[in-house]
Amino acid sequence: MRKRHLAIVPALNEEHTIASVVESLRRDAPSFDILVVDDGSSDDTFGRAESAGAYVLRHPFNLGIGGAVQSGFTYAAENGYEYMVQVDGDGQHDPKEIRKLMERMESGQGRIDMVCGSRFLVPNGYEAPRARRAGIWIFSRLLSLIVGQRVTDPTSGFRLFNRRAIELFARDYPHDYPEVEAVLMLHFHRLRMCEVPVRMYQRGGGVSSISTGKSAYYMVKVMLAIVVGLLRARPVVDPGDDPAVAAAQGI
Ligand SMILES: Nc1nc2c(ncn2[C@@H]2O[C@H](COP(=O)(O)OP(=O)(O)O)[C@@H](O)[C@H]2O)c(=O)[nH]1
Ligand SMILES: [Mg+2]
Repeated sequence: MRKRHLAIVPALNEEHTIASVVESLRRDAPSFDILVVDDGSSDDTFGRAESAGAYVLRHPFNLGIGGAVQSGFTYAAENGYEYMVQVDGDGQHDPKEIRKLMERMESGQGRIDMVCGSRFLVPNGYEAPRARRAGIWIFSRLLSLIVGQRVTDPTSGFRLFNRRAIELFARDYPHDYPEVEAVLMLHFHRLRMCEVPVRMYQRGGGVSSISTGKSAYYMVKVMLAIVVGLLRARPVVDPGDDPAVAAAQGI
């Protein structure tokens, strides 16, 4: 029988780590179905993910991380999943910690639509490359200012989404380097996020999409996306029974 929770693992050329990521998800997050989105890999990511026991959705060519994750949202929306968690295919995230994200989502302290695993909420010895750290610092200041709450790890890809967030991002999800923009989108659609501290590891093999050389491009692209995001018309959301949403829209 299909479960109510889905773990999606975007993966591009992760043949060295994908099987162990799928195995640890099966072991440590047993209430989750597992969907690996093979984003046009040229290695054996597909075969290894499938033999480890995941469903695998295979893009015929590379769409980029945003496209890969959006395929996950679409699958989760169409198949009626209640929660979707996103986990890197390189072993950086520990499936044991999904429980922490779930506990926060279900803690009853107000509605939360996205829980984000943060490396920086409590010091944990994680050292991102220098250029990446500078980018994270700038984006976390800027985003915190715009969304009016502290965001410490805006590029984290370890995130849990509820049904509202799944439906929003199945319709529209940023491309290229999507995490920072996704926080902004969530804010403008009046959905709510929070962070919980997690450990993150260095990737287990393969190469990161964000090499030091690409960091400058990343910075410029995401800065532009933030500016464009600020200029875009605000969506009008049905406030339902949420007085805070109604007030924010002046209804
Ligand atoms: N680089 C890259 N990663 C992708 C793509 N599509 C899916 N992914 C996967 O997205 C996840 C996050 O990417 P990663 O390079 O680890 O980014 P980082 O953790 O932010 O350094 C990994 O599991 C990748 O395999 C893509 O087009 N490019
Ligand atoms: Mg990674």
